Amino acid sequence: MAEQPTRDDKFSFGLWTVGYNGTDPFGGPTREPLDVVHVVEKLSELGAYGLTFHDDDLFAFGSTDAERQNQIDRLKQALADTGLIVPMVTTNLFSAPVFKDGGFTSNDRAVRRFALRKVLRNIDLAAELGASTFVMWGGREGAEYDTSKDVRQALERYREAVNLLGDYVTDKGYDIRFAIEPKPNEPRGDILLPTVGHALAFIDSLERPELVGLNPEVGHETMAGLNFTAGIEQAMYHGKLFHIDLNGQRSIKYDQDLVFGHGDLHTAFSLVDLLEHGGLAGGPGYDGPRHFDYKPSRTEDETGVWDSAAANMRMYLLLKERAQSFRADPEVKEALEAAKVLEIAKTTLNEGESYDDLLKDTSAYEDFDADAYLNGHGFGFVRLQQLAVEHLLGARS
Ligand SMILES: [Mn+2]
Repeated sequence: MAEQPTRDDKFSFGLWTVGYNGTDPFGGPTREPLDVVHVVEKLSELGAYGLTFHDDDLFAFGSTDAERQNQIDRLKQALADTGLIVPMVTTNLFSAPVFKDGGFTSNDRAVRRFALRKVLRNIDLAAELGASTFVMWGGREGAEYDTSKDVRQALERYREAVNLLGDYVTDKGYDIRFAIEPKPNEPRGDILLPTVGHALAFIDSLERPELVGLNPEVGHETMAGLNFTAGIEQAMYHGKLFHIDLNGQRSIKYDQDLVFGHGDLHTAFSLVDLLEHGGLAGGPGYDGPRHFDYKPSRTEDETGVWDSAAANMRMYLLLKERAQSFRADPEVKEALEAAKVLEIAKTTLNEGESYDDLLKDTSAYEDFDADAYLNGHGFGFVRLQQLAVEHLLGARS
């Protein structure tokens, strides 16, 4: 039985997640809106430590300054009353009709300038609330048609925007880093920076790359047919896992935003194992927020909303407990060794060995019998995976 979630688990939720009212492209709301104070109280009660939000989640687009301030004050009071924190803030550059062709990369220059102003204002709010991560999901930054967007110029505008934001937080002395959230499509036919890999290359091109990392989402990489755990491991390799969006997705289809673990459970298991323990053969884990970006299915009532929020955290803790059992099993340790999983951490050349030395090593080539080597000797990867699944199923403890 996994423990109840505590603040030390660093579980956080978007206001838009539990606040999702059930609207989809084919039907209207199935639930009443939830007030932010109620959300903070419920999340606190369930064991979460953080609330995140887009500006427009907290105060509707087009709010007056007074309406905006009133909502900020109400949130601050709720945080003070509960001890919940705001680890991350993000800006909505996708819902309002003006962003129909994007924010930072709209073909329309006035929209791009408006988008930057909206983000700068929200960065001030993020700093005021003590958020250390500012997520950028560019859902509308893209196109449906190749004839409608010059992708190279659009990337240059994206770069211009992120460079400006980096200058802003630096000049203001804000302790904020940016995290780009890739997604391949939906709502746009094709979205810019569609995967972890695309975003990593883009970040390298920035003027302040150290300020910018990633906020990968389980469902988004899965929609692109990619292995999420492998993508996270590469993000960690480059020191770019600044934040993470956990949810569930069953294969390549529309963005499902299911409860974490209700999609690909094998990947959820390997992901939690990676975040908690680091690489199989070395490398640190992840100590940032475990942020859930999911949607309670529109079939559920408010009780179902809170049940699903609790399910995300419980799923994570159950998988964490299963991953601990996997790592501690002597048979797993032996199988990892037999499969040479740990040997990948050994450098391919000896210390100080040059390519000249390698060229002179006849055992590496001239005398190496590639036909005989490993012939009749398997790695045992299937046995190892079966052990992992047996731990995942609770068949081994
Ligand atoms: Mn997300």
